[in-house]
Amino acid sequence: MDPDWLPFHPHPAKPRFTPPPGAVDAHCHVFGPADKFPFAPERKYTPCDASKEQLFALRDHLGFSRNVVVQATCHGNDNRALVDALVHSEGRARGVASVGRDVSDAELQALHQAGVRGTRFNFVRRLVDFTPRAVLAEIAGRIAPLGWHVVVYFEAQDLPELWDFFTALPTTVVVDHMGRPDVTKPVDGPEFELFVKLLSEHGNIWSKVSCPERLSKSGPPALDGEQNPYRDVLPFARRLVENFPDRVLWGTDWPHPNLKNHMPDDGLLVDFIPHIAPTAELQKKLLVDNPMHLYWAD
Ligand code: 0GY
Repeated sequence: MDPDWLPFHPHPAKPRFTPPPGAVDAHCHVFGPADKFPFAPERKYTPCDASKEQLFALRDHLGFSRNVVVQATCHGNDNRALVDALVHSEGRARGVASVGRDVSDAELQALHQAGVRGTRFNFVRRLVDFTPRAVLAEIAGRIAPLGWHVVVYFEAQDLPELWDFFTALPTTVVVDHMGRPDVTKPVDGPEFELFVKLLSEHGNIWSKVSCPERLSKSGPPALDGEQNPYRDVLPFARRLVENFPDRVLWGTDWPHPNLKNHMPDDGLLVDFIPHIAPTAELQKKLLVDNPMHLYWAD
């Protein structure tokens, strides 16, 4: 594990907010265990182990029913740890894999059988090496017939350059962490307006309203004494939930890779939900209806 790696919170609080029955944590990862599922040689970081058993225990502790496990870059295109988690979840986990252009149809079918329903394209430079757009477009064309979607991870300043690529994708497209806005800028400023425009103009594009702990400058309540955790992220997430209630997902992002200034209490992250989705109807769409539609339709 990297010397400055922050391990996940050992004893998260029990959330005060009770998720609706059947709630899905739609963005989380498993790491290793490294002795069984080694990390990829091309990885940009080496995390602590974070096992499927620990993930499922957290799911139960937080009052959730299901997980969507997203392949993390530290495992590259080797999806064995992900598949292991899915097949041992008793049907309560589905996944997003990473695949290369060399993936065979039989491998795609095996991933589908295990519960994979999407692939992830990562554009964050500190996490991955560059892959040509033509290669990604080819992969999107291969997974589209399976009914899978594409998850994209990028930073807000890169959206103008990525716009044409995203809007040409033939599948549903799910954006990680609201396209990583700079939350020191206004929620109605040009940067976030462009992201809202992306969703307004393209009904196949969804957003995860996740990772306040990653985006926030104000931090959790322990740092600023405020009632609302991560209050600077709140207007961004709430705007998306209220404007696109049928195309938003929420996830913990456990075990929170690459955080450097604090490790969130996952219980407090759950308590963020009623601030961004203030009605029972919005909460049910965000936590149950939308992820079930995308991941458990078949
Ligand atoms: C996240 C965020 C990060 C890492 C990864 O796959 C990954 O390595 O997604 C990050 O460092 O911002 O969603 O887990």
